[in-house]
Amino acid sequence: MLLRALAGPDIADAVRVGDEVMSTAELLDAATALGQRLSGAHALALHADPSMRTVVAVVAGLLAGVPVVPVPPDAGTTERDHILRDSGADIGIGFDGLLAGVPIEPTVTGSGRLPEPATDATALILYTSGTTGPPKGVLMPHAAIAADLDGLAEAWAWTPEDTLVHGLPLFHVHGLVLGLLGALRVGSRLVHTIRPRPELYAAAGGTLYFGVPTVWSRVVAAPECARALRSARLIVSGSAALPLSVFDGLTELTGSAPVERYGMTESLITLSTRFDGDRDPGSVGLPVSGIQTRLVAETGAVPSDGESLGDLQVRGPTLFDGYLGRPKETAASFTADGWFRTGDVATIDADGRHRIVGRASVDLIKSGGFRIGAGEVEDALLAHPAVREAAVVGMPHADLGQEVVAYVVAEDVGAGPLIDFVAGRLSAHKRPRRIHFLDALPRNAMGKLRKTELTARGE
Ligand code: MCA
Ligand code: AMP
Repeated sequence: MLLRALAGPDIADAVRVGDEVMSTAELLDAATALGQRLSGAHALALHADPSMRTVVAVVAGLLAGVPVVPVPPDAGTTERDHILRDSGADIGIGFDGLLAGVPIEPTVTGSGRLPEPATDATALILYTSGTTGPPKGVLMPHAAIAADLDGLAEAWAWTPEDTLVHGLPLFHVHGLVLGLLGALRVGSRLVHTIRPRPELYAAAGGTLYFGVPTVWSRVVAAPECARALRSARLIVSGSAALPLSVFDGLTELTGSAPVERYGMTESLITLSTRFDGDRDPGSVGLPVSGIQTRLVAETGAVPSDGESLGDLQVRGPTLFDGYLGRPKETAASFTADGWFRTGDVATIDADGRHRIVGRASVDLIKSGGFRIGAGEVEDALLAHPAVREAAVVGMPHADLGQEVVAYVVAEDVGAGPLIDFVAGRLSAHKRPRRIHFLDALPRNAMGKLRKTELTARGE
């Protein structure tokens, strides 16, 4: 059983989301009652806002063996319609009049238990950006999630004694898989703060905290809040590179160094520094239990000397089952001998510790811990009638890691309306924060866009 804590001792405040609280037994009953009504559905689309309704619905889908498709609550029309269509979801929760909505009442009492889904059944279909085109649906089986959570529990000494605190979105691996399903597998209490704000983290009194680097940067910038985390046992950062200054600030203000870990939607979390191991700044540590890694370069294998760069490839029990309906892209993401190509460039030292140095492609941007495909944002800009050409890049940004910046060739349109146009079609975090208007985009003799020329402008 993936969420085995649901079969364990009843904890009165097992899950708290903002002001809403449910015990283990209440959650199991409500999710079982809903799950019985979901049985036989192809896939469940969920308006995944940070609420107890989302918690109950995710658990219901998992108990019923119905793949859950979390839809970002701020997804604009293009992104949301794509996810709903592409996933083949035939039932939805939280969408006004969009799909056959199932009304849900979290305190309904269930009768009888649902049969256990197969471990190779799809648990989640997670939509994530590639370098081009619309987001792809990552098929994540129950067994992969269970393997990853068990590996992380071991690496972080995560136990039922912990109280996990975070306020991350419930539609990506970090907040949903680690942050919700992790607590429900390990049996720790969960406090979800709705938003990952420093003052909410400080007030929550947890032992284990999750955040993306932008969150930790904001915590360090609010020293009183950071000091309140001194009572925490472990602070974990992931989803993007943690800047050295933030690592140092957290270490000084909270009294212990954060644990940094690395992963992808397709592979779940594959590398982490350990609770009982070295926590060097910039290191994402060792493979999680069951995971193997290797570095590959055009010249062949790369030595583990802590300096030589290579493309990081991983394999193990936490990998996805493929991109929904995209066999060619699935095949292209694996090597002939079955390793997953992460697209990240890394080093490995003699002790097996990994550093993520960057991404092989400039077209995958990480902003605030969100993965954003340049092509998807360019397509949204090009859908505006005034835009003739568009190029999107990620520029270094102190708070967000990278910020989405667009260069466009357009007639008679200002930056503000264009930004709003994109935000109306895609999730708000995919909108360009800045737009530069050019007479022409830089291209080589073959007409190919030269993005490095744009990033080199540094604006
Ligand atoms: C502003 N807003 C707009 C516009 N301008 N909305 C529409 N149109 C506009 N033109 C609104 C936004 O909707 C939002 O509203 C508010 O303004 C603030 O937006 P924004 O500036 O984007 O947010 P932020 O405060 O800068 O967000 C920082 C953040 C966020 C909270 C750290 O980036 C975040 O939650 N990041 C977590 C990402 C994550 O979980 N990644 C994990 C991926 P409102 O306030 O109402 O919402 S999984 C992964 O990476 C792997 C597996 C791993 O390793 O973990
Ligand atoms: P996503 O699929 O949204 O989870 O994004 C995965 C990508 O996030 C990876 O391919 C990395 O580029 C990046 N990432 C995740 N964790 C880290 C980390 N600790 N350090 C650097 N990059 C990271």
